[in-house]
Amino acid sequence: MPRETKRILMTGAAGQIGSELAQALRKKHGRDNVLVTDLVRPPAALAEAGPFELLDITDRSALDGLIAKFGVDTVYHLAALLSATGEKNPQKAWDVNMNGLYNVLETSRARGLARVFSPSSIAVFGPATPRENTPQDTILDPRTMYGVTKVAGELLCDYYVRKYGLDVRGCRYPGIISHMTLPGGGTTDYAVAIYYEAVKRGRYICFLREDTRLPMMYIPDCLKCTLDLMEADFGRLNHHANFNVTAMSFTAGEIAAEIRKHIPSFECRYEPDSRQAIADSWPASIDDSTARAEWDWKPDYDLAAMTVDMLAALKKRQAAGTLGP
Ligand code: NAD
Ligand code: AKB
Repeated sequence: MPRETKRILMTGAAGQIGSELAQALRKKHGRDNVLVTDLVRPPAALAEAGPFELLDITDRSALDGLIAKFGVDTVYHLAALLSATGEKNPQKAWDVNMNGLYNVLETSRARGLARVFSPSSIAVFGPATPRENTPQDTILDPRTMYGVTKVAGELLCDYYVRKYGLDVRGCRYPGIISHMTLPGGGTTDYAVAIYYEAVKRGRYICFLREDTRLPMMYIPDCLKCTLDLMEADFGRLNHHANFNVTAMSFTAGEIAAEIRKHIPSFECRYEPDSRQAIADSWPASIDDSTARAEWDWKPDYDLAAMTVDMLAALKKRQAAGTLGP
């Protein structure tokens, strides 16, 4: 049994998920027990609310130094380049996503860490994968460099579990929707931007077709999913770093219609760009029954509940003057 988690290092803490997961981990484990790192400095509210270090994840000796200095026993590895950014620079996506993960796993193995979290994505799937209710164990044929790194990453994590007994866990997040930190260059980013633009301007030009259906999840469920998986009984897990998880699926037209229930004058136009081909290669809905069976995963938010919460949070930020122009 691994000893109780006390000292955590997080990579990619300035990002959409990392910035909120860092706060949740500090709340749970104590602010001084969570060292947050990123290539860039997060806003002061995060960087100054506990230990923070700049870290390029492709620099293994810098990572090793921080793990040793801070007495880390658990890593949450969030640093990555996402699908749309990755297609602009596939070589860099490979470098950051693969060498970054390899550095995390290798350092964790060598230093005898207790546990590692490394998220995967619905981007592991591709055109030959069943699109509806995509099964847990199925064809993985991604068409993006991001997806290629996520498939290879899942396999690498499993290798470290089997070969070295390193406890590595991860799930295939769907598109994550949140109101604190903007997403960093993915195909599902439209489902965040649509809420911001609805509140700020009352209109939005969507870069996907109106009928594009994708699996999604609201950030509170993403945090719950991550924390619950990391606390699950290892003995119950037959999978490790590749759990399908989902909360809802909707089309771009359906999210716009849901927003219109609260902002009747909201207008949405659809002008698909190169991200449409990526979205078309991904599942429309996900079967997450394995996660439900192996560690009791269950989401709380559907599209209606998320929309109420997102609009209220963004209107509050707008009133406080923190939503931007
Ligand atoms: P993000 O793009 O918002 O944040 C990624 C962070 O990584 C950024 O703060 C960036 O500065 C940092 N980073 C980039 N290169 C780095 C480097 N060389 N060294 C250190 N840090 C570096 O991403 P996110 O949405 O928060 O995603 C976090 C993880 O979750 C990623 O592994 C991503 O693939 C996965 N994921 C996210 C989603 C989603 O919808 N947000 C969905 C599926 C999977
Ligand atoms: C992206 O669109 O690239 C991410 C993801 C689903 O992995 N949000």
